[in-house]
Amino acid sequence: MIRSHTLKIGLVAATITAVFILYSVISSIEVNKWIPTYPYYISGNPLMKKIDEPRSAQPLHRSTDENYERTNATLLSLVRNEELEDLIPSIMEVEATFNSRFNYPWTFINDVPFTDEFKERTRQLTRAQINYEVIPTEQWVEPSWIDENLFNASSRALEKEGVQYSSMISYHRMCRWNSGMFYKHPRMLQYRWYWRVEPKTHYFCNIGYDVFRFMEDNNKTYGFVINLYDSPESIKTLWPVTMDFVAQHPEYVHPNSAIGWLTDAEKRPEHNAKANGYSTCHFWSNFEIGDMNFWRSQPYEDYFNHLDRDGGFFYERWGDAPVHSVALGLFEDFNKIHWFKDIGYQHIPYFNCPNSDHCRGCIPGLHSDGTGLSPENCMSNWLKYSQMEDLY
Ligand SMILES: Nc1nc2c(ncn2[C@@H]2O[C@H](COP(=O)(O)OP(=O)(O)O)[C@@H](O)[C@H]2O)c(=O)[nH]1
Ligand SMILES: [Mg+2]
Repeated sequence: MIRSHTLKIGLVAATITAVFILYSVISSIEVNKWIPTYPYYISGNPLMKKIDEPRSAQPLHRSTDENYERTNATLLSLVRNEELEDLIPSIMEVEATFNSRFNYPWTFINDVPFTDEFKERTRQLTRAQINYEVIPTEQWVEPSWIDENLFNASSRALEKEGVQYSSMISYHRMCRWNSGMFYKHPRMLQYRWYWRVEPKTHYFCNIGYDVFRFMEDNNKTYGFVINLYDSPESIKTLWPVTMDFVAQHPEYVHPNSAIGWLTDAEKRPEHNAKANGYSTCHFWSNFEIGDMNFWRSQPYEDYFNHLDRDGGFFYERWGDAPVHSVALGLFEDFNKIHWFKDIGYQHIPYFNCPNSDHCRGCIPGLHSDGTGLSPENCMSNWLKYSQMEDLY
């Protein structure tokens, strides 16, 4: 009797312990925390169209093709040592969905040397060659004509207007470097194509074809995934300063430019007014697949120097996304700009989630993480004005 009672108590205790262990294990599993659990569908959302891979003038190149050859490209990440833990999952996902098949080299760039830990841990993640690079100081720090007192005063004023990162000099440097310096780095000079990868970004879809060769074969200059409105307070004079430049160089404006997209005032007139004539629509540049020959061209070199002389990278907080977008929208044929609809992507708080069998863990059509930010989506403007050929 006593023994059966002890047995019962033992059984109950064992069950409680087992339930507790099971609960601890389940609750410690990382269940894609960035994915909301509700459906999010917008009527007329172009992402809801079922797609596969893009149509290409030439056949898409696959690593399994006989005589497959890479083109001249690198995966590029400007990153700090302290961001290693946030970068690792992004590298793993790019490798899993794309690069383990194609083995494009990675180039990690930093304003200070990478630590041994950074190098050792990133080396474990890929079979591809890796370049670890430091930025030459003169390509990183503010140019000689930038006045420190004026920077401090301007950043305090911008801060009052709610401009994010306005008093962080490193953020201004980073935006300027991404605008007009990254493709001039001695290591980058050896490449033509780049794919920019940031820490904390996620990749949801298998890409079975070589995206760089797709760009090359189809005569594309720039590929993006997300199109957004910007904070007009950060770029108040970017458009007027750009118009001064265009007045000096009207010959640089492409006859097939996306100027309607850049100047739209219908959808968010208050943005256009605050940015003095610019819609603020831009390609979100934390993802870019691009041809550095465009950034190295005379029109862009002259444009960047004009902006740099003006000082708006420091006295305002011009981002590399609007700078790249304005240049592409004015000086490039819009047909050379490609929406990589098939690349499932997230950088908090936005997504590009295609309706495709190649994707996992991304809700088709999803644009934002549900924090009420979808009015920031500018894709409908891009589609309206660019009349870009739908390759899907
Ligand atoms: N090495 C280095 N990288 C930076 C610095 N500031 C930003 N970055 C990188 O530049 C990219 C953009 O910065 P991030 O903080 O993600 O800006 P956000 O996406 O606009 O919030 C990321 O890849 C960062 O790792 C810096 O001072 N040094
Ligand atoms: Mg970022």
